[in-house]
Amino acid sequence: MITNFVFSCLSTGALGQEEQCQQLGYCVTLSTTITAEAGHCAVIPCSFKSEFEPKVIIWFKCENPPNPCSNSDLVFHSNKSNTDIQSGFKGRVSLLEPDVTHKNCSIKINDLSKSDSGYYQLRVEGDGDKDKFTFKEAYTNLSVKDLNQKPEVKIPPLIEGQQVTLSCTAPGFCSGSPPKITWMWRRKGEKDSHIQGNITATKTENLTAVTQSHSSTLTFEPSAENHHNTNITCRVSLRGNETRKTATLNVNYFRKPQIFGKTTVKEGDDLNLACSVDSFPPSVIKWNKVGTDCNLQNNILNKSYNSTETFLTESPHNSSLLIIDVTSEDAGLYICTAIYQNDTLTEEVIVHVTCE
Ligand SMILES: *[C@@H]1O[C@H](CO)[C@@H](O)[C@H](O)[C@H]1NC(C)=O
Ligand SMILES: *[C@@H]1O[C@H](CO)[C@@H](O)[C@H](O)[C@H]1NC(C)=O
Ligand SMILES: *[C@@H]1O[C@H](CO)[C@@H](O)[C@H](O)[C@H]1NC(C)=O
Ligand SMILES: *[C@@H]1O[C@H](CO)[C@@H](O)[C@H](O)[C@H]1NC(C)=O
Ligand SMILES: *[C@@H]1O[C@H](CO)[C@@H](O)[C@H](O)[C@H]1NC(C)=O
Ligand SMILES: *[C@@H]1O[C@H](CO)[C@@H](O)[C@H](O)[C@H]1NC(C)=O
Ligand SMILES: *[C@@H]1O[C@H](CO)[C@@H](O)[C@H](O)[C@H]1NC(C)=O
Ligand SMILES: *[C@@H]1O[C@H](CO)[C@@H](O)[C@H](O)[C@H]1NC(C)=O
Ligand SMILES: *[C@@H]1O[C@H](CO)[C@@H](O)[C@H](O)[C@H]1NC(C)=O
Ligand SMILES: *[C@@H]1O[C@H](CO)[C@@H](O)[C@H](O)[C@H]1NC(C)=O
Ligand SMILES: CC(=O)N[C@H]1CO[C@H](CO)[C@@H](O)[C@@H]1O
Repeated sequence: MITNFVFSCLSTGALGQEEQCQQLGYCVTLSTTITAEAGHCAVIPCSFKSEFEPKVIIWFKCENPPNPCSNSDLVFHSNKSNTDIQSGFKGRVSLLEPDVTHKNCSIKINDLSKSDSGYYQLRVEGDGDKDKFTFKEAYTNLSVKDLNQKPEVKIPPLIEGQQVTLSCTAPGFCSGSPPKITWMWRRKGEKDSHIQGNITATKTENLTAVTQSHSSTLTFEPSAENHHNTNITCRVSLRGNETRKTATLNVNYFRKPQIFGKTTVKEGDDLNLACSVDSFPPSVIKWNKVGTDCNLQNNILNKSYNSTETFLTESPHNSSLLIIDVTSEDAGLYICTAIYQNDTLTEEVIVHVTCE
């Protein structure tokens, strides 16, 4: 018979829950294999049947199943006044169902370390002298691996000058000691430092009886100069183990175009202008010419410009305007327009053509 226990403890993979009857009236249902990561917690789902009314639930951890463990292997005793529990397990193991008469022997082990790997064996005791039973043939093989899961970093779109809140959620939501969450920030060629902003302390949220979510937020005002193209790292420390996630910050910003180049050219020479726009993401750059020196009609001329639109990932990006063999008609007002999302900004320049 397969019994389905559903535990949402993310770090725990429970497999092979089968009822095993070692002797008539004495059966246990538990997972044969559980895997978890260091620093998290593990739940061993468990229930049993016994002929006597249970008063005490005891868990051992030892090396050679199905041989019975000894008293020195005690990792949990439901009678709090028992003092024989191995010191490394004191305070870390608890029953999910505190009323032992429910025959629910599920335990949760907090703050796992790799040395917690091993075979876990159940024993129950009642009031009578003979009311003792060790389920030695069924045991759980707990395997604790290195901390591997990464925290989750959420970054909403960053817009220059608009306050924003990033969040980092620690992996593995099984409750236990809350992890320490820190934010580190790195600019090009600099060492890790703290970003200027407000960091909340670790926030803990109960998801279910055994699962918790730990997260931290960072609120700051992004600027292109300070934050664009820099890396931010969220570091989560769980009982000496550490896991981290790095993300690159891309700040959306848009600067007025700038025009470079000689604006006074001799007839017959080339006119070569560059319009440079600094923005992220890159904007579309256009050149227009309005009117002429001799004929101020405000009409847009369409002489064969050699205008290249460039979309370079590195800002600022340029669009150059090249007119070969200029004539006096090429004199006038040139406008560079940068289109960035819904926004446009322009810069203009007056070109003079001098005669020989
Ligand atoms: C718990 O332990 C104390 C002290 O050893 C003992 O007096 C008490 O009877 C125990 N309770 C049960 C339910 O076994
Ligand atoms: C044991 O108790 C836990 C916590 O109350 C519960 O989630 C689980 O379903 C119980 N198991 C059984 C077999 O009743
Ligand atoms: C217990 O689990 C470990 C790690 O997964 C494995 O190497 C070992 O063989 C298992 N032991 C048994 C008896 O299945
Ligand atoms: C940011 O992280 C990326 C990818 O991990 C890396 O390639 C880049 O060099 C880092 N930049 C800085 C400024 O550390
Ligand atoms: C941090 O929060 C305080 C109080 O809400 C506020 O006065 C301060 O400007 C904030 N600092 C930053 C960098 O956002
Ligand atoms: C979360 O659960 C713990 C233990 O079950 C309890 O002490 C705490 O008050 C709960 N916190 C919230 C916010 O419900
Ligand atoms: C200039 O515009 C006119 C009318 O729109 C068009 O017929 C002509 O081909 C254009 N000339 C060039 C060089 O693009
Ligand atoms: C436009 O400029 C590009 C790059 O400078 C050049 O390869 C191309 O021949 C030019 N086209 C004309 C019509 O001048
Ligand atoms: C854009 O043009 C300016 C002025 O000519 C120049 O200083 C800059 O290096 C150019 N940038 C790119 C990406 O070509
Ligand atoms: C552009 O403007 C439209 C209408 O005002 C708006 O719905 C849309 O969200 C804007 N897009 C951006 C990228 O700002
Ligand atoms: C990856 C890592 O830091 N692992 C460490 C987790 O903590 C245990 C002790 O609790 C160390 O032995 C591991 O090296």
